[in-house]
Amino acid sequence: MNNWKACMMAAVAAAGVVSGAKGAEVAVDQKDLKFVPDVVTLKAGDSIRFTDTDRIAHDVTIDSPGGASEDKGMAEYNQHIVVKFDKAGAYQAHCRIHPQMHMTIMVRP
Ligand SMILES: [Cu+2]
Repeated sequence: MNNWKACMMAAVAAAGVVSGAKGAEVAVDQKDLKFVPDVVTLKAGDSIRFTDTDRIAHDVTIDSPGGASEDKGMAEYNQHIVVKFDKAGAYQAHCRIHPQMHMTIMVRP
């Protein structure tokens, strides 16, 4: 019995259960009270890494195509928040602290 091979196969199976297919990760910065870029197109399963290079805290709230709104929390200077988009549709992201900060996220199937 090849124990190493069995172990690797178990690890791969476990990773698949936890995370599914690994999608791409797109960076969006929160800079000068804007999301940069403010329009992003993804494929289902991709993620956005929201970074914050402003020296103030920003909030990331995601409005889903179905109308649900989810607050993903605060990104402070040099911190980031990663949000995965599993379902296709048009999403909006905005900052609850600065109402002028918003962006569009298009997720393709
Ligand atoms: Cu903000």
